[in-house]
Amino acid sequence: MIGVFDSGIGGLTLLKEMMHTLPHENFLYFADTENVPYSYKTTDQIKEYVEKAVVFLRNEGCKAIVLACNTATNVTIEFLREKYDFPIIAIQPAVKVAFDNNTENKRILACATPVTLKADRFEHLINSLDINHLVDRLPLPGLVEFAENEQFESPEVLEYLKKEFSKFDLENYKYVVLGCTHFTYFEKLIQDNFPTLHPVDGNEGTSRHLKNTLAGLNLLNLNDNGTVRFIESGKYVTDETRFWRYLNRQY
Ligand code: DGN
Repeated sequence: MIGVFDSGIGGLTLLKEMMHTLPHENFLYFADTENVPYSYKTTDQIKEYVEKAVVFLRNEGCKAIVLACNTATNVTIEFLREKYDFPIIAIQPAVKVAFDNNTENKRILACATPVTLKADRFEHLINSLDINHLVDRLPLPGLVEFAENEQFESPEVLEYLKKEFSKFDLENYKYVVLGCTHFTYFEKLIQDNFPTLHPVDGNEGTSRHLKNTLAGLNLLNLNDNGTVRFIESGKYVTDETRFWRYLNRQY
């Protein structure tokens, strides 16, 4: 079984991709519903929440754990990998995908939570690709809340995006990096309303990385039919139908 963690329902966008890449694996998805959104929490609080969830998933028998949350990854990945020796897979904003496809040499708009955009890890990523001069950062913490409230196409969310994007001259951009797993739900809304922008996320790359890691460790499951279970923090009964509704969403 593979454990998947997110502060809420954002990681389901990555889970969907992983179910496609690894159809025989069983997944256990943990949503920290009690504490979402993480944008307004301290680093110490995020560390505490994520470690608790990771230990829980491991105790449930997960052979590997995927942090399907960029914010959680940035705050905890080094500390977790130092402390625990099971495989912990981390997502990261798809700036490399944007850069590799950026044949027209346009600017890249990196959208994520404020924690992710300010993180050393993000800085390192940009520096390692030597594209600091091409990347602009746009924090969109509001999108996490719109997603959690199931507002994917409301006039309010469109207004929010229009206001935030108006800070940039969109003519100069082609790729918009969705560096938060909650943001993938808004891919279609962005494409429909800002047709010159191409949204990219880290879900495909992370799924591939998970598959390669499991294969390298001889941990790939090739025989089961593949199942999914959901668990929410702070709730006696998880509302599974809500999770399936999000998982089956088209975006
Ligand atoms: N899905 C999380 C991420 O990828 O950053 C959102 C974190 C949050 O709760 N703000």
